[in-house]
Amino acid sequence: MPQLEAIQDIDFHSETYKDAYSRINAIVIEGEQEAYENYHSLGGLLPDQKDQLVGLAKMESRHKKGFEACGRNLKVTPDMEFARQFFSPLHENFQTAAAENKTVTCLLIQSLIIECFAIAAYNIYIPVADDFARKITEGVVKDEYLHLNFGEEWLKANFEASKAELEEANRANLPIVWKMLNQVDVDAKVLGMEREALVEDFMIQYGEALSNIGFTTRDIMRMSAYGLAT
Ligand code: Y39
Ligand code: FE
Ligand code: FE
Repeated sequence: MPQLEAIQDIDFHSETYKDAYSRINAIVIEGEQEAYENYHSLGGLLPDQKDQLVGLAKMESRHKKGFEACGRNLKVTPDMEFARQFFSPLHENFQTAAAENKTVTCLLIQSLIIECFAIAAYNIYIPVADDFARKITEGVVKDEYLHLNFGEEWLKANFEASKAELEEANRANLPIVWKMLNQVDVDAKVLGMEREALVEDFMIQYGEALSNIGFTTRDIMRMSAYGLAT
């Protein structure tokens, strides 16, 4: 099995591995920090669900601490400046939407796109992670499904009123995800994560989410590949 061979080949202490890890680990730490802030912002936009959203935010700050420990365990210093730049386009779009009270756009960015990206990345990472990081990531990914589910449930309950804004937000934000993936595919590969596997897992999660919310198969095909080829 090529996958098993790949696992045996990974030297978690090589300079090459640690260099790639300094960026991927930073992305994950920054992503968890921004997710914490985003769920607090969403709590302001959805006061009826504020307690639940504060609960999701708490999970994100726990995730951040877990991934910081993963970096320390490998004696890697995360490149936080790289990570902030990596997230800045999505970060800005979320901030703008929040300032305009565009709850639907905020939910699409954080609870659908970013959560699906996280779920895909963590699922693909788990089989190739070091033992310490694997245990942490297995715990984290369970929570990410709850976060995705929060967005799905809200958008499903408000589907007709949200549909047009979801389409627009998808068009504006999904191409950014593909660009983000292009920026890290070489580093991800060093960690044993194949770009095709990441794309495939993301498309499955995101397509399922759109389906659960109420989109037709035809809509999903059109929406989920948007910006992939550019
Ligand atoms: O909801 C969350 O916890 C998500 C913020 C965390 C983001 C994870 C971003 C993962 C991208 C890693 C790319 C590796 C190839
Ligand atoms: Fe998280
Ligand atoms: Fe999350």
